[in-house]
Amino acid sequence: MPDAPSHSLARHRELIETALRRAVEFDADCPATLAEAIRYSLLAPGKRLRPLLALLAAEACGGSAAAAVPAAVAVEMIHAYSLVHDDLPAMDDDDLRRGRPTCHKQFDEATAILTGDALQSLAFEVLATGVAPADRAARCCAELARAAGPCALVGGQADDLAAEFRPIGLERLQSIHRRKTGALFRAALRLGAIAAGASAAQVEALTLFGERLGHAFQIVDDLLDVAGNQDDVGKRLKKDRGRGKATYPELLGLEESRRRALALIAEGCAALESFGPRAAPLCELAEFVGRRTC
Ligand code: GRG
Repeated sequence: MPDAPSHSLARHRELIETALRRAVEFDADCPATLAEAIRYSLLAPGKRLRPLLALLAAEACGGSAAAAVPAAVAVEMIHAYSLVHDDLPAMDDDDLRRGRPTCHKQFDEATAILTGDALQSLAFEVLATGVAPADRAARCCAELARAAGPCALVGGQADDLAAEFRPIGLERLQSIHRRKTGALFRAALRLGAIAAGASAAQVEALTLFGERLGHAFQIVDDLLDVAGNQDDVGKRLKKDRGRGKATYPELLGLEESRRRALALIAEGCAALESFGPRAAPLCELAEFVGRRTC
């Protein structure tokens, strides 16, 4: 990632990469090709924004990053599954992801479907076995299930597909992205906080931050689709227009879209004021999201 605040987050990234690699070591009952496809998709060079948010949320609440590692891994697994399935011919039909051939291009469609299925169940196994005590683990499982479910990620994706070549307004666009993109950002922060034993007030503040950040992230994603560099972004660009999809730049214009993204990030960071300097890395990461080029 060229312009991420990586200097201060190197330790967090290392924790995440090590835990991701360990989480996909399988015994001989997992077919070799499936294991390879799961590793190919999960360990591909993504920005790891959601797992970083989980770790930083735990630290902002006064806990340790280590306590939130299972949450970080689980959220990245759900994210990776959603990308693998989104790239399938029946959905967004893409051949490039994270700078590499998509899972179904590298392997085949059946393997890509099964890779997504496996990543989903692995996510809940990691939470159930990795978060302690057991009531926190149960809460984390429920949170992630809701965020990945029919009223959030899956529902947002369904409505997004239904909106192709159909004009929709800003409110509908926001509702789709709140579920399709925002729900996992929100969940990453909530899971990190819950795993670290945060207070209800801390979880609420991080929820507001996550909602604003998720919204800003999607606006920037739309801006990159119009004006980004494909080599930096690692996926095909200018696809939204080709599929007749509404986007923020189309509805608001480029300048207003940029202004909104930055305003949302400022609002999100303001919600974390009561955390003091412990929330600084979260705001630094949010500011990266606002100016990202990949
Ligand atoms: C298949 C249920 C299901 C949902 C798919 C993730 C998704 C929903 C669609 C992907 C298409 C898309 C552009 C979504 C919005 C933004 C997004 C999630 C971009 C990818 O996230 P990054 O940029 O990816 O954090 P990396 O690769 O860095 O992890």
